[in-house]
Amino acid sequence: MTNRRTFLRATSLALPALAMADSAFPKTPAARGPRVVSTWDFGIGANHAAWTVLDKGGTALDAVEAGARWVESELCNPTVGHCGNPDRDGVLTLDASIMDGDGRCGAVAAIEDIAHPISVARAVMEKSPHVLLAGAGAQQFALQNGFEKTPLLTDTARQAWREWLKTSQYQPQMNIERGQPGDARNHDTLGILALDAKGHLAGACTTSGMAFKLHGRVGDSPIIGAGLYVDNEVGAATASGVGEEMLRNAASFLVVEFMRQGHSPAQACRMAIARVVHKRPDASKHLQVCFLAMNKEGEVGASALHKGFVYAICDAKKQDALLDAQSVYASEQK
Ligand code: SD4
Repeated sequence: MTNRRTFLRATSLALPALAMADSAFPKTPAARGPRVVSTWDFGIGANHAAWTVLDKGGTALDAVEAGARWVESELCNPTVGHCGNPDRDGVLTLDASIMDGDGRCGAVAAIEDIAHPISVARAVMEKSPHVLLAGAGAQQFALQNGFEKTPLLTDTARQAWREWLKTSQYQPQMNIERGQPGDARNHDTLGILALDAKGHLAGACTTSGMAFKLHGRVGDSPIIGAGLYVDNEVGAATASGVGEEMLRNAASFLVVEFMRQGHSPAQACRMAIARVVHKRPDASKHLQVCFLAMNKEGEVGASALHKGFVYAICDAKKQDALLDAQSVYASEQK
């Protein structure tokens, strides 16, 4: 546990330290072909699903959808898709977004009982004149477009909610995504970014959001510019952690804009983290915020407020690489 002195030292140094030169950041070199990157340990599995698309010459858009679908259904975990933890009223609501580097995008927020919100998000992008559908309207649109209604709340998630009701304390746990060592089920939001053989970028983000949130709460993940942003001219970024901070800072858009100014993905992520700290230094002690970015050359970077954020990278050379992101604070704050 980081003590107060360590934190204060980090805070007092935060702004100068955060303004380090681009050369201070190790970079993942440019890709010589397709590449896919994803948040957290389960990014490895998501990348595999995406890679089967990219390796055959498929599009970045198809790849990120495939990766997100894998996490939504193949992996039973309490924070994405069908095994997600519910909100404080015991209702499981899902958020997802997808964006193509050409600017097309679609999203669903607080959708219930639909197994693949990422594919509904894509349908919003391709089959509706809108970008974002929420709640009952999102479900109605899904049903009209061939998706089936499936009760998604598991007995385990219902039990976790009943336990939570005993105290009813809403306290986002830092790095819950990593769970206990060896616990492959305990993860969080998937953010996935892909570069295809034609040099096009796309990204997707899918989550059940913060466990035991207020009913109706929408996080950053389905908000274009907050949890995800992609621009073929520059690069792509996605976020994980407490979504309110990403929403306050239009954070994924911010990361892409820092890359547009010429910063490397790692530096751009770090600068966005600095913005979060600058706006809410006290809150930054207790919550996790993580960014992952890839530019149009396929260089990758990541940064987090606190230690513990990992991301997976997959290309023709590396298939299962899991990397630790740099963090502002060397340890978790409790
Ligand atoms: C949210 N950003 O709903 C998501 C949750 C998350 O790591 O990414 N947690 O706020």
